Formats: sequence, structure tokens, C-alpha cells
Amino acid sequence: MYKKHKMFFTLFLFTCSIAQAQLSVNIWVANNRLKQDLWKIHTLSNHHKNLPFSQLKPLVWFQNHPLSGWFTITFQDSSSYVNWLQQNKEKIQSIEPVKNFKLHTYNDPDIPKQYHHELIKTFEAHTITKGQGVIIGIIDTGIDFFHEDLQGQMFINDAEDINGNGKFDFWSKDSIVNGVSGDLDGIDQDGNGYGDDVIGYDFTDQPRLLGGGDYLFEDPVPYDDNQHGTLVAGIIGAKANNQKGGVGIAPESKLMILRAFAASGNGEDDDIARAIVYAADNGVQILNFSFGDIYPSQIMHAAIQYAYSKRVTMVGSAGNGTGDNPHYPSGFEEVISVSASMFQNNREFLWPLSSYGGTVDLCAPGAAIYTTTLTDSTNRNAHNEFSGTSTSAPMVSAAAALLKSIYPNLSPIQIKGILTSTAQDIQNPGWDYFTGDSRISNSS
Ligand SMILES: [Ca+2]
Ligand SMILES: [Ca+2]
Ligand SMILES: [Ca+2]
Ligand SMILES: [Ca+2]
Repeated sequence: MYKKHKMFFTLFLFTCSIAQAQLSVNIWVANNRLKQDLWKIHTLSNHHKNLPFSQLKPLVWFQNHPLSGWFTITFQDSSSYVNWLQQNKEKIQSIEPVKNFKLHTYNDPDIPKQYHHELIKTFEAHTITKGQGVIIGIIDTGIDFFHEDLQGQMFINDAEDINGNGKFDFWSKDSIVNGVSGDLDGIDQDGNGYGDDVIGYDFTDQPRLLGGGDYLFEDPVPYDDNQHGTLVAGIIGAKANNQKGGVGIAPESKLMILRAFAASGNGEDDDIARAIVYAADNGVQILNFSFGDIYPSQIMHAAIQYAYSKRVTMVGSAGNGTGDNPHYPSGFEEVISVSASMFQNNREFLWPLSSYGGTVDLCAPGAAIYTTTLTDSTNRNAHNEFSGTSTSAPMVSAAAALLKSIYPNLSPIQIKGILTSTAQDIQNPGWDYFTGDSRISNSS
């Protein structure tokens, strides 16, 4: 008799040196002598040696202009600035450091809590793309589809959205809830082998495992009763400009919800494999795996190789093991493996609990990441901070989606190549054992 051997994987809920900067100042010089000296330096800068500044730029390009006294000077370092200022301060009307202004693109109140956007330059990327047209599959514990910052952010399978309202209405077609009939009719309208799969599917069937909540049978309602999937979804795709919460890194991508983990945080490799194949067959371009363990499951690897052959870019968390033990699926060569960084006292470095080692490709922020979490009766539309490679992997998935939305034909290997070559070194130059090719940046 066929005996089922299943492995199960545990979710990673808990889930990089900076050179001394030059100093730039804007000055207003009223003193004619100093003004002429600066103009001379500006005009003849290539012939001056031993200057304390590396760059001098006038505001206007004509010496007889009313604003010709304004210059921006970049000093090699703070001590050359102090020395120069000592000698010239009497001749200067105004001096202040060059200030950085930000675009007020979004009205989401919690953006200041999402420090990772500044590190990975999310908003610079958003001037070009927000991930439009890309479907990202999230294999996880499902999603809180009631959350106000996630509503409207999910992929919709139009054929199964039988009431045609562009939303997932997870009750029977014969029931009316708030004046709306449901999308569930038990019929597989699009003939893909799954009935009523409007936003994805719940692949969990874990009779072998002890659990709580929804874990015994697969069904079309991938609701999150853990919180893990909801926090991952928010990092990738929380709604932008809705005056609520924060902002996802690819807020105009569409999230396909592939539930393969139950409330207990356990997921079996056959359920994960089915979710991967479903994703590859139903239009997913990017797949996020914020989970893993030491087992190189063959059924999961077969599914991953199939998805890879269909040009799906897969991103996995490197693990929270503080070491370099084997870890899968991130350790499979088809998967981009992501470690986690933390940011403290203006420095970014490897998060102390992050796994690292030879299979790690990239690093992304993964400590105290502010994102959506499970809504419950006392805390609707909740947010919280989470740490771990479960939070860093979705940043890379979202970055891959931004690339894919501009260049739809990129292959997984090309996406990996672009992300690793545009990453910013936060530990050692080039690839290193701890952060891979270093921390992603969306500025490219
Ligand atoms: Ca509907
Ligand atoms: Ca179907
Ligand atoms: Ca149906
Ligand atoms: Ca928002």
C-alpha cells in the first residue's frame, strides 16, 4: 500500500560599512574679494591644486547676475570644511548644509515607520514603476483579505468571480451578504482543475499534523489564521495613497494568495509543491517563499524546476538560523536566496539571527519591518513590526516585480543578475559570505 511520506517546513517569522561622507554646503558670499576668488577657482578649477573642496558650483553661470554670490561647495571631509570656514567666516553672509527634500507622493501616515523604503530607494523606483501588470504569488499562511490596506491588492481570476464585481466574495452564490451574492458555486469555470479559485487557493491538507483552525482540507478560501502571510503581503503590496497604514514596495502588482501553511506555522512539501505548480500554470511571474528548513524535498524541487522552466522568478528567505546550515527552498539554485540586514545608529549590517553562507545571493532589510498584520475583533486593520528573513525575501520579490513590470521579458537569471549587480555593499565589497552580493537597491 502506498504510504505517504511527507516532510513539513517551518515558517520563519523572525525571519551589512559606510564610507565617511563628503560634506556639501550652500553659501551666500557678499564679500567681493572672496566672491572673485571662488569664481576664479570655479573657472580654473582644473589648474588649482591642494584645494580643500572637491567641487564648487555657482548657482548661476554669469558673474553679473544678482544671484552670483551663491555657491554650493563640497568639501573632502569635515575637518577641511572647518579649517576653510575659520579663515573665511567674516566674508560669508549665509552657510548651511545641503538639505535633502523628499517628494510628497503618498499620504499614507505610517511611511515614516517604514525605514526600509529609504534604504532600498522604493520611492525613486516608484517614479518609474509601482509594479503594474505583474502577478506575485505568495506561498504562505494566506491573507487577511478584510484588511483595509490589502483590499483591492489581490489578483482576481475573472472567470471565477461569478458575480463580476472584481472582488472575492467568499460565500455561496445562493447567499446574499450586504446585498451581494457570493462567488462560491463549486464549479471550475476556467477549467484549471480548481473550483472557485478567485484570488488563489488554500492547498493545506494536513491530516497527519496536529493543528488548529483551517488545516484539514484544501478549499478556495485562503484566509490567514496565523498572520505570517498577511505581513509578507503588506511588505510587497500594501495599498499606496489611501491615507491608511504604510506602502508596499510594489503596490500596483497583484498578489495571488497560495495558502500552504496552517495556523500552526507548518506546511507540508506536497502542498507547497502543488501551490508552486498552480502558480506557474496560472500566470504568476514572481513567487515568494518566506519559509524553509534543512530538507531538500524532491517533490518541492521538481515543482520549482517546473516553475523555473516557465520563467517564474522565485525568491526564498535564507533562514533565521544564525549560521550556514543547508536551507531549502532558498538553497536550490533556481531560487534567489535572501539574508536579512538591520539598521542601527546609521549603520546597516547583517541581522544577528540571519542565516548566511554559500547559497545566499542577496541581502535586504529584515529587522523591525513595519507592515500589515492580522485583523482580529479587538484590533482591526492592524500593523506591527516583524524581524527575520521572512520580511527580507518579500522585499526582493517586490523589487523583482518592479523590474518585470518595465521589462516583461526578463528571465529569472536576468532578474537575479540585475538585482545582484545593482545591490549596494554594506559589508565587504563584492559577493560575501554573509550578505551575498549585498543589499538590494531599487535605484537602478
Ligand atoms: Ca466577486
Ligand atoms: Ca478554477
Ligand atoms: Ca466557481
Ligand atoms: Ca496604505
